[in-house]
Amino acid sequence: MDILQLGLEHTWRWFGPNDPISLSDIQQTGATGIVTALHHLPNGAVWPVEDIKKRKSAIEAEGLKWSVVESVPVHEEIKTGGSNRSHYLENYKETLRNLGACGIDVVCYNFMPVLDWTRTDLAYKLDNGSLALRLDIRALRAFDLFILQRPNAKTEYTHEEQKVIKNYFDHLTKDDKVQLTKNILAGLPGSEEEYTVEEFKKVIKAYARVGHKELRENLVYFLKEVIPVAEQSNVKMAIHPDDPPFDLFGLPRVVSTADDFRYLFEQVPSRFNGLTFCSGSLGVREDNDLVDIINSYGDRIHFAHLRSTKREPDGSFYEANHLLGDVDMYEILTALLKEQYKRLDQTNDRIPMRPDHGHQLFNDGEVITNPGYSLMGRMKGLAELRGLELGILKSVDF
Ligand code: DNO
Repeated sequence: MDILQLGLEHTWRWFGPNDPISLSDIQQTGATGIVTALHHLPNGAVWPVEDIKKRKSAIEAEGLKWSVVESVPVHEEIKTGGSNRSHYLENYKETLRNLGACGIDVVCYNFMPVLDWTRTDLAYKLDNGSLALRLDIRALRAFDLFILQRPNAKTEYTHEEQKVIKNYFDHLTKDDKVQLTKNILAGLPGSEEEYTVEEFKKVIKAYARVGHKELRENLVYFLKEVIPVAEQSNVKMAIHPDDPPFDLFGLPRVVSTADDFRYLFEQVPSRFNGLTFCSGSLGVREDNDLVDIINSYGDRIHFAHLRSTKREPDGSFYEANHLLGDVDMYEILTALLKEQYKRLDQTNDRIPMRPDHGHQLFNDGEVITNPGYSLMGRMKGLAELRGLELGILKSVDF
């Protein structure tokens, strides 16, 4: 028997028929599972059974399996507790029933207000010449203070910080500013929404009365409504942590730490209320003990995103090689495999993992892929993770 069969399920994010990386390319990477979503449907719409079936058959025709939906986006009305919340909740439940009826049993989603994951630099050159994604804290703040001109921003940064930010901003060219705005607002893959600065100013107004407490309440409200349906439909819900795991532009974030998870799991104890363990997102905070999170909530991990980040002294970070950076991938994979072994005895499910984001290597830049979703870079990540996993499986006695 192939010993990797005892390990995690190896998956790959595919953006659907328009993705320049085809299903047959993916077959060659070593992945057997596909992570995808019906990106052509607007946020908040019900996913019809026919559309789900069509996508599923296309995947299966290539000998692959649709392992995870990433994501069924949560409509802003649900996050803000707006007057149309119940309409969007009913749609969400219907989508879960439809996915369940088609045998798709893991859904990844997030509860980040307005923006999904955020970076300021999509082509940060590493020492070996490859390109990585980076979040420069000065760029983020310069956008906030001088481009967005958010009224409260000034009160949130110290005098010293404002000097550093101003100096940074003064050195940007006109093109740099356009690029920065695009990087933040034009939506990295997964966010499904794009905004102009003016539109963004409007949508963030909806959060004037939604702070941490209210956002948490709205998330718990969502879970209380949706988890019973997920359970009946046999669909495990896997919330993705905030990326980055701190507030942005005055918008609250409430899924950033182990305490945040604890609260959500106490409020809605069902195992169907689970998480996407994203080592790169959680690893940006030094106070997150990643192995402890796996040991504490292992049975709720329905999906794993594996990548590493390197923190910089001022709070900036960049995406490091999958096995380097601040994330101890050996410890993380060992902990995940320990959980996997328990499951093989009990439920037989395999935890799907995917190499999250990759650097741009070789001719990756010639094919227009979504930022972070290069072919070579992700394939390198997956190959390294598979090698490490094999080594652990052969040497650790679980
Ligand atoms: C980025 C992704 C996120 C993720 C969503 C999940 O590469 O990890 O966009 O898909 O946050 O809902």
